[in-house]
Amino acid sequence: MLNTATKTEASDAPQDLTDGFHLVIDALKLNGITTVYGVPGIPITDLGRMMQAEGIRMLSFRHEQNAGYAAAIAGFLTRKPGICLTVSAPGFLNGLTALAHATTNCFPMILVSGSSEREIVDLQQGDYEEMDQLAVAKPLCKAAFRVLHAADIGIAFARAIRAAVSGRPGGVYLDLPAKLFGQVMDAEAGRKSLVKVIDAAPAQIPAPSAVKRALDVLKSAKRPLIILGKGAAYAQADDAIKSFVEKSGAPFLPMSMAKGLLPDLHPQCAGAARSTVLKDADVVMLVGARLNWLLSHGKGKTWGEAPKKFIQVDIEPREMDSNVEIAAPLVGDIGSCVAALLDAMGGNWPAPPSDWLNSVKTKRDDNVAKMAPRLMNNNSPMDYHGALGVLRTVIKERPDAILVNEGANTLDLARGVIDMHQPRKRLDVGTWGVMGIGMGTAIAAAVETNKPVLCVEGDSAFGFSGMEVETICRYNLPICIVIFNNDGIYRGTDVNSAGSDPATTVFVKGARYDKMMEAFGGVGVNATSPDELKRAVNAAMDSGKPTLINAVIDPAAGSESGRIGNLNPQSILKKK
Ligand SMILES: Cc1ncc(C[n+]2csc(CCOP(=O)(O)OP(=O)(O)O)c2C)c(N)n1
Ligand SMILES: [Mg+2]
Repeated sequence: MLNTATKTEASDAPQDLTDGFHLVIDALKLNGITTVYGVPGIPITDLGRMMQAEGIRMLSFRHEQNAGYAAAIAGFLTRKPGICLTVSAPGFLNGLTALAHATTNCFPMILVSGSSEREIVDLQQGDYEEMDQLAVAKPLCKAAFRVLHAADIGIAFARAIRAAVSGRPGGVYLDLPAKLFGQVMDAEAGRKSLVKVIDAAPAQIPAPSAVKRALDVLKSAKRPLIILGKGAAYAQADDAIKSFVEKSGAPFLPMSMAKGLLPDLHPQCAGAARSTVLKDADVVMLVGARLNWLLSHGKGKTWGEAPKKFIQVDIEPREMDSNVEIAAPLVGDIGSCVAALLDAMGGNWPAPPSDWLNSVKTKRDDNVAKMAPRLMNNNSPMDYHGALGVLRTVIKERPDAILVNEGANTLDLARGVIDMHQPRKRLDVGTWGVMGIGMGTAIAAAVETNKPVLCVEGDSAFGFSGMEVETICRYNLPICIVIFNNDGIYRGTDVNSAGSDPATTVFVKGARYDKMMEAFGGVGVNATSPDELKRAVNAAMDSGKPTLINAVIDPAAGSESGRIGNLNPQSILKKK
């Protein structure tokens, strides 16, 4: 039902009118968008109020970047664009990092920002929060639009939604100047101006010849490997992907956010033998995974000497040959591609050679066995493995809980240790390795899925979005935050020998992050041993009460930059 604003007092004959505020709300509702993440202020404060009144859930954050990260991950989880709503210039800029993050990660998101008066902004006459936001946003997203007339709001949202979710998904910017909201128009004409987007992300069917080529290459493999990326998780084609991997018989490697697409404990999972399979495979099939830095660009030491052929399944044709030659490009949406592959494989697909399967299994079992005792230690203060051993069991016992994870050592070690059992349950820093996604991601995960959330945070990582613990308490969300508190970035032991300031990587020693949660009525716990941690996390996950556990980690336990220390630039000149 279309909203109608109050009638004009000036006209004699009462006329049903609507306005920009209501057309925005109606455009969202018509397209099934019922949740918005944002921060209020001029010119969108009333819009937020009206959204609430009209049944749209508007979650009000403490900083737009966190609302933006929430919108981005909502897009990943739901395949609908997540909406972030901000005020002009500074609010817009705060949301922009998340928009760029969404674009980089191929998450559908729309940043909707109010903006100041065009006439003044374009003459640069110094308006309130003056900025040419459209120009600033353009290089950071798939598409950017500005709406000047209320009658165009419907078409603008349709364009934004379609741009965000079709083809390779990504971020879209929608600029709504303040004057737009108060523009009135005839309600019936307004209703007719709205557009319901039909088939927003149409299937993109792969060419049969490309399917055949991909299968021919896969069949020729002596040592095949399938790599699943978060594009495969996004596709929500879980059953087909599982059937395909199982039918192929090949070892598979999940990228971070594809963990759980097939369970990490699946017999074909080569997660614990990563370096071996990357080096030794002769045919590598990428499904929704890109050959970017996370896979060492498909070349170099990580990939070993053995010549390799790549098969790549991706919706974006230009992804092919981005870093190395792709012998069999398969372009289409992942659901359609995998369905076509399964179809064309027939009933008697040959198993890969058993010497390959056995060597992967041996390596994997060895690595798992080596790790096992470290995960059972009960040291106090804790090391990463002792604490993560506990959390691994928590997730094993609650496979439908969502794990959010950021940090350096806290990220890299948790990714390796905590097995995932279901698709789209692990949400993390994504392609950029960005710190600050934590609280926004946890909030959207709880809101969009109604599942309990375990949020495993480095103490530095947490600091980027920590104020949102108030938001978590305010909305009473079932989120348990565990802070791996090692007093700093990577480690808490650095010393600045040249002056009285602390070293750049260390924080206040013995900080009690749990007290932050208590300040807002949540549960705070200080845990100094794996046993204490286990009790506290289990209690939080069972109660669903907002909880923050300060897990005291040995400040010397971490290593520089976690697992990616090699990316730090080096000089032949000696360090001071
Ligand atoms: C937005 C952003 N700023 C800075 C960084 C650089 N950075 C990478 S990891 C990290 C924090 C690591 O410390 P912590 O979260 O405490 O994890 P730990 O290694 O100590 O477990 C920082 C600041 C980044 N990745 N993203
Ligand atoms: Mg730390």
